[in-house]
Amino acid sequence: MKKITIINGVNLNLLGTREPDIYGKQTFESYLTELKRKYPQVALDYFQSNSEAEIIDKIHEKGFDTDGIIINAGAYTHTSIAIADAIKSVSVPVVEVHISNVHQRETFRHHSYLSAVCKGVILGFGLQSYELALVGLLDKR
Ligand code: CA2
Repeated sequence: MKKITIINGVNLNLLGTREPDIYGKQTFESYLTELKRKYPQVALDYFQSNSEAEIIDKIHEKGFDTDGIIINAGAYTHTSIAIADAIKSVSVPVVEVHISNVHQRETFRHHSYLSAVCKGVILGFGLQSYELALVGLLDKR
């Protein structure tokens, strides 16, 4: 069975509770239940933290013996060289995702420290961005 870890970063615990026009109305837990039902062949592991250090520890923990990591680091995307270094240091493929199309938003969201060290980037498809990343990690073509 494939093992994929989803890591959500800072403030993403608020999904489904505020700013529904940008991030939608669904909680991540409810979306994850749907995703697990749709991909029963995948062991989907989920971790959310508002702490940069905990996110880095999770990347180290999962970055060598799983089949991939899907990460939405939230605003740390635009600030964290430390998370970028952690992604660079692990051996499994890492896909960066964003719910919103950050390029349609403030200019400070246009730069990501993570994109250059990730296998790919998916953004702007709402919560579906996570499923598209999952499909990308599972597809061997
Ligand atoms: O679009 C994305 O997925 C972001 O990673 C979300 C981050 C933002 O800083 C990035 O630029 C783009 C913000 C996550 C905060 O999520 C909230 C969800 C609901 C209510 C308030 C914040």
